[in-house]
Amino acid sequence: MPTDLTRDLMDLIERGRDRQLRLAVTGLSRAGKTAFLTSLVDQLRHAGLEARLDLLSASREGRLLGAQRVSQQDLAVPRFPFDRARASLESTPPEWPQPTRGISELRLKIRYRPGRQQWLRPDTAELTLDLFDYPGEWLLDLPLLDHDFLSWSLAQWDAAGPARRAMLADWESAVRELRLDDEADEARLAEISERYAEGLRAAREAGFSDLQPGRFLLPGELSGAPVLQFFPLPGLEQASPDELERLPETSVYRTLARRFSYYQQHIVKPFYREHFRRFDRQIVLVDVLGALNAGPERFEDLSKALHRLMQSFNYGQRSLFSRLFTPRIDRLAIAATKADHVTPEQHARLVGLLEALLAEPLKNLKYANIPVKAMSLAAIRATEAREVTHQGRKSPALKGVTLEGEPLLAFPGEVPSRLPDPAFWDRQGFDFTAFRPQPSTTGALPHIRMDLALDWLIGDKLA
Ligand SMILES: Nc1nc2c(ncn2[C@@H]2O[C@H](COP(=O)(O)OP(=O)(O)OP(=O)(O)O)[C@@H](O)[C@H]2O)c(=O)[nH]1
Ligand SMILES: [Mg+2]
Repeated sequence: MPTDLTRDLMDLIERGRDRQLRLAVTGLSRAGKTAFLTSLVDQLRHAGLEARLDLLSASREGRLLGAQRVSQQDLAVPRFPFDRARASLESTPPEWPQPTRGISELRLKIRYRPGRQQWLRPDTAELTLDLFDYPGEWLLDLPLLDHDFLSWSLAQWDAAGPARRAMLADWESAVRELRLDDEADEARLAEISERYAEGLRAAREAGFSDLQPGRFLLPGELSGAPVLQFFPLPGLEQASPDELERLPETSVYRTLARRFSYYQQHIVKPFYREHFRRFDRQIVLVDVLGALNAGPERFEDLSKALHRLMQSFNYGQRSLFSRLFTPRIDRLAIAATKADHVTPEQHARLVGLLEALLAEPLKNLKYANIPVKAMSLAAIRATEAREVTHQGRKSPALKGVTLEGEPLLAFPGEVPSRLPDPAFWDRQGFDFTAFRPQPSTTGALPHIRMDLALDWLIGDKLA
């Protein structure tokens, strides 16, 4: 379509001039994406005034003039509800922004004074930053693009450990009664799919991450549609793909395989193509502490889910040519979120643990020569670091207010700096309390290392 073409061309020209950057804020469900985006916008809007952004060089050098929200490019995508998120944080008592139910977009124009004055270079310059927010569940589906129905079914059965299997027991007993070559019964498939969706929801509640299909967890407008009525089939280990393809068109196997493929082509691919293909930079947010709270099987599951998720992105150094025609992510950050749940001296361990959790993808990125930075941050800091004296000894502590409104001063525990071994889980449980956001003041939202993240992700464009 001509309008799309014009838009794409404008995009390319802006990219070519380094004046536009598309940043992917990614992370699984509840990782802290909405909080990160709300804080990012808030910090940049207050830049040069109340925001504390010393680790962002353009701000430290007094060259960052501020940022404004401007009309986004794609008018069909809802605008990121920044004002609503900010209003929840400002309510009494303060509340966290709602979980995200759909995709939204935001465009910021950042004004700055270039650091190196050059001939013909203006005194002030602008960088357009495009940001997206979406439900974490939808991202769980990207790895599903690598599969056909057969390999997906096998992978799903492989992935399920005992605790997850237990949650899907109801579904499993029903699906084991199906025969591959039975004539498909619509109502029966719908009912078994619902049991599958229920099992997935229970697994998510229990802290598991590697759950597909993501739209089963958050169907949106697809609720009840046949495209969401499929599930992996058991007992396919010895099956021959050719024989399966020869089953009647209306058989259980072929019907489910068709729906799986429809789901890939019409739900996952468009989402990926429209929103995730053309990013320049990426931050992967990980709720490491939440996974520690949830126990060993969930922790393992998180590591697998993140590994798969990162395989779906296109990483590579950008030459001018590749940058114009196939934009790739040329720099990324990985961040352990909600670092304000532990005392500051634990932050280095949190980063160590994050690196261990993402060891495989990090190896691949290193091999591809893509700069990656690991960090811990709190997009919206809800606690204050304190020191308490107990029996003459000083020790670190956190002060905050629990979600129920109880003031709390406590040492929340030690973070292991490596992947915990089984003995560790037996020896020590984790119990990091969730805190309420702090009552708001007029300035920017309190944070930990949002400026470091900004410096790494966009700092070079503000040089
Ligand atoms: N203490 C603290 N809690 C945080 C922080 N960021 C997020 N949280 C907590 O984590 C929850 C989830 O954060 P969101 O930003 O909504 O996560 P999300 O990734 O957008 O989640 P979905 O929209 O469900 O995919 C929040 O409701 C807070 O309870 C932070 O910086 N500090
Ligand atoms: Mg969200």
